[in-house]
Amino acid sequence: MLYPILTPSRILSDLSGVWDFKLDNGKGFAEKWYKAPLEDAMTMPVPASYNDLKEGIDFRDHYGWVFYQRKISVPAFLKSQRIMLRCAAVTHDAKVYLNGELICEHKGGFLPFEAEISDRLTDGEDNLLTIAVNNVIDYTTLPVGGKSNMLSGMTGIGDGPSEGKPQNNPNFDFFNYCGITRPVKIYTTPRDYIDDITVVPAVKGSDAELVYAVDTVGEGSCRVEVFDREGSKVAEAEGTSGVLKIRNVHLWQPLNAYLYDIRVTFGEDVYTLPYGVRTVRVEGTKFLINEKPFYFKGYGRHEDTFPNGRGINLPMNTKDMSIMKWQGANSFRTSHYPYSEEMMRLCDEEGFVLIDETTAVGINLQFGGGANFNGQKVGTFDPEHGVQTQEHHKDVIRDLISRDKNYACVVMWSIANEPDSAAEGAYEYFAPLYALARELDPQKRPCTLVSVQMNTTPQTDCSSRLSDVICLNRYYGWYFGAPDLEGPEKALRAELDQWREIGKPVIFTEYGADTVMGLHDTTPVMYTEEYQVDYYKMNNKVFDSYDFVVGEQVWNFADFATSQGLLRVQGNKKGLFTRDRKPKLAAHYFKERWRRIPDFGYKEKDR
Ligand code: BDP
Repeated sequence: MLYPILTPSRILSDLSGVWDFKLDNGKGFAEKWYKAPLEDAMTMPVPASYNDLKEGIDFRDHYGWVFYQRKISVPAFLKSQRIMLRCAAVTHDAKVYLNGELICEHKGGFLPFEAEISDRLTDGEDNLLTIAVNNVIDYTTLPVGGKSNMLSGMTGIGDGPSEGKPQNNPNFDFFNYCGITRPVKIYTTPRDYIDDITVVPAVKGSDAELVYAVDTVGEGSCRVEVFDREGSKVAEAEGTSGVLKIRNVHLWQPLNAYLYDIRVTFGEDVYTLPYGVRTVRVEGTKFLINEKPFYFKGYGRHEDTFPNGRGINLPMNTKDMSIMKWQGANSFRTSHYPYSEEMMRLCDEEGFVLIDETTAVGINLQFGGGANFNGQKVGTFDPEHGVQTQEHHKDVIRDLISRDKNYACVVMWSIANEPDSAAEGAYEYFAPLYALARELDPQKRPCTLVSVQMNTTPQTDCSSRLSDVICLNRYYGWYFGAPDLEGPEKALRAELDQWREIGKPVIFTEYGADTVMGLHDTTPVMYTEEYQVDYYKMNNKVFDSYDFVVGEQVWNFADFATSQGLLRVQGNKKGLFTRDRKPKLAAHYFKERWRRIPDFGYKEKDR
């Protein structure tokens, strides 16, 4: 799916702004709120999560539907064009109405969808656009949530059925922010148009061959041209598929990006795709980018800022990129959902390396002993009572790869975060998903799932068999063994000794300790900035002594909002930075460390 841009043949109109907004009181659909201007509406910015923008717990934790509304119009001179309405992300489910008619529905809060509106617009300024948004999570949604009416969140105590209002009970550790979180846009194309572009790179010596395919609708001849950064044409081809040959190719490198412009012309339609040429593959226990062994230094992150919630925050994206570069980080995982297209394009521009994750978090009914599910001991993949997410999971994989397949920054797909991957039925659940991702990805990037520290051994975890790279979330010295660091170090080494036998590269995709900014002590006790540094020194010392460990991604880049709970002091405090991006001691420690670790060949240097 193409990112909407302004081109010589396409108009782009961004509907960002202040819309009308109303929480559903249970009658919104019965009373057909989408048919007429909302009564007693409040104001609400789009894009943003709405939760933190008005006061009160009932607003913040509203359960169910909300309605967004505004009027739109399109210039009359565009009548001959194909007019599209595109939502980049509506969390989690959307029903879109134009002039009172349902024009599309979408399930899943982090990927784009669009509808043609050419024939549905009326003349004049008063086309009524309504987007109804649902934030309910359950056994069928990704992310997964509890179905109950409990008011417990993650406290793990005092749980019990309550007569309280229905409540989302996230089976994951980030606040269930919702709303229209990314831009809504109108764009046009000619009636005969470019629907999609796919480009696969191959590097041969100093040259590259780009195998391309253009999906088109209608009649026209197709031309594809490649321009370098100076604007010189370096390759061209005719037809909707073929090969573009670039001599003396300038490769896209981590932290040293280079993007060509691939301009496709089909009839009257023109679309330009920024494109980085690089290769990725796994060989033995090495992760090769451009055939050189890469070491991942960086983070698991969240799209989480105040007061935007998960709403797109372009200045913060740029700031984060700058801070990470200052530290010598080269990569992150889009934990725990696909990030905005603007962030993906920024990473392509800046040379950041990404593990691109689906929305599959919480596929694990064992968390807290099943705390989010009334303490029921239900098998996660129990056909009758377990999660019912596999079909939706396939759709998410399809849409994610369709959106992100051309980005050079994406070097691996993460199928899920911390699923119950050692449970009965896990292999049967995941094998078809890996197969689908491998079939759909034109670049055949490595695939992984991010493994939880709960009964997952190389023998039991289906990831050992399915993943190209083993990704471990491990909390030795925090959830496991804290405040002692010696015992946990032994346990971590013992675990790694087992993973060595699998013969695959290992990346630590999460490790961390909650740390409250400003808490200090001469004896490094838990939650102090000193403990966080000692925790990381112990873990890093172990990683450094295993040559098949090819990456360290700290949990988390910054403090972030979560559901309320006894372990969460106004959110998760494992950030190396506070939520407003002030460094804790550990941020400086990692700056020293990462600036010394090369992007390539780190584990090779002592051999
Ligand atoms: C892991 C999850 C992550 C949590 C983290 C934590 O993958 O989402 O925020 O633990 O507990 O289980 O901080």
